[in-house]
Amino acid sequence: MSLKAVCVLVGETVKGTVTFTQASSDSPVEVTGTISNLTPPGKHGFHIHEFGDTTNGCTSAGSHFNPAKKNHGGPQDAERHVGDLGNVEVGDDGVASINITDSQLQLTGPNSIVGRAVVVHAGEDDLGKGGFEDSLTTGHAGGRLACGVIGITKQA
Ligand SMILES: *[C@@H]1O[C@H](CO)[C@@H](O)[C@H](O)[C@H]1NC(C)=O
Ligand SMILES: [Cu+2]
Ligand SMILES: [Zn+2]
Repeated sequence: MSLKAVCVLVGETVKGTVTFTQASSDSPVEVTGTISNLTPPGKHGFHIHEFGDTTNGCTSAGSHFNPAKKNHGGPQDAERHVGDLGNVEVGDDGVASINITDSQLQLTGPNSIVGRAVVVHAGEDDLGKGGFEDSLTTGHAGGRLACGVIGITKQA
């Protein structure tokens, strides 16, 4: 059975919707959606964080979701956090369209991302290669512009 989950991103000005679908537990997850009111042009770090908790804003979402205890990386890297989805790119209209297929995300089982958070950042994720003190933990992506909790929705 196909699984479907959704996340509504809320920030001071930035907002968005992200949908996750997975055909079966051994299929990749398709991530689609839009984020608006970002400052163009450029890239913004886009991750799954470990906690579905926004009690103290996006800070409460904790670190990148990293069940295998790896270093931060890019979505195509073997060495990456499960939550490392790289960047979204903003158009001149301030909207980023998301269309990612990822083989590490799961919507079911012990490493499911359901109940965790999506965070979009102020800066670009350097994919672990920037040489900054926090490149191998956060990708040096800066502050958190918007976040939301991933929940199961009406199934596809
Ligand atoms: C995402 O990309 C795939 C492959 O390029 C395409 O088939 C699909 O229609 C796209 N989905 C959306 C929502 O843009
Ligand atoms: Cu993040
Ligand atoms: Zn990471």
